Amino acid sequence: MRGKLIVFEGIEGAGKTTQMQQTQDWLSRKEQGKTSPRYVIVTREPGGTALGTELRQLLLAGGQSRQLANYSSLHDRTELLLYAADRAQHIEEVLKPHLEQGAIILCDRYTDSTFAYQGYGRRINLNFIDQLNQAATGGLESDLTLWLDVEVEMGQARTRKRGTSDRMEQADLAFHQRVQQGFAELATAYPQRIVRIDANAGENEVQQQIQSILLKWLF
Ligand code: T5A
Repeated sequence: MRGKLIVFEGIEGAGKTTQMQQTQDWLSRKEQGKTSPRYVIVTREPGGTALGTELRQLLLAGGQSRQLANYSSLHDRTELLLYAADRAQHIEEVLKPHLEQGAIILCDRYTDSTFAYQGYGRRINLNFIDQLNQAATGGLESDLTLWLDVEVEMGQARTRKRGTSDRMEQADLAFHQRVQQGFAELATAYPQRIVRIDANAGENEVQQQIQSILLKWLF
């Protein structure tokens, strides 16, 4: 039996991590009541494998990082290829084996992040990104993508409270607005796969929206 790949997407501070944990708890409880319960795992890109954890460090460390200080700068195409390398490894090591065992996988970011950040944000050619995504995934698409749509300023206000910011978060406001525009255009282009969640609402309300979609979609 094949499992399900459910991806959470959105800009920084959309609440993906928060919502994925709550969704995992809720889904696990629902599955426990069934005769053949599926197990639910949470994973992420970049960083869902041991190699990915190293790549994540390279991709997200700010300018103060000792490792990055050894490089002049990360070129946009290098950045793109590192995200693709992380994804290829993640699929072989984590996604495919768990899908084959019938798991429900909740994944923090996937191919749409590459379109939104490297395509719309960095302005790398979208056809090239599509080809690279195909090569990295071998055609494995999400079964459902939940786009947590939050206003850019609100997302940034939430992450600012952490007091630290990673290399991507340090990009300027116009970059983050292009990324947001990218997610909006993807949701319009693929309505059968991408469902919009109003993530400006409070945590509980956002979780209710997610549960109501998954109840219809999974059960
Ligand atoms: N990237 C990734 C690419 O450029 N290309 C790619 O192909 C891929 C895969 C990954 C970075 O890599 C980039 C995108 C990213 O820049 P990340 O850590 O996975 O980095 O992603 P971030 O979005 O940076 O993670 P964040 O932690 O910033 O955002 P989340 O997970 O969406 O938000 P969360 O849940 O941690 O919440 C942030 C804060 O807001 C509060 C939480 O308590 C927390 O303090 N909060 C709320 N407050 C009020 N109301 C709500 N509804 C709230 N929900 C959460």
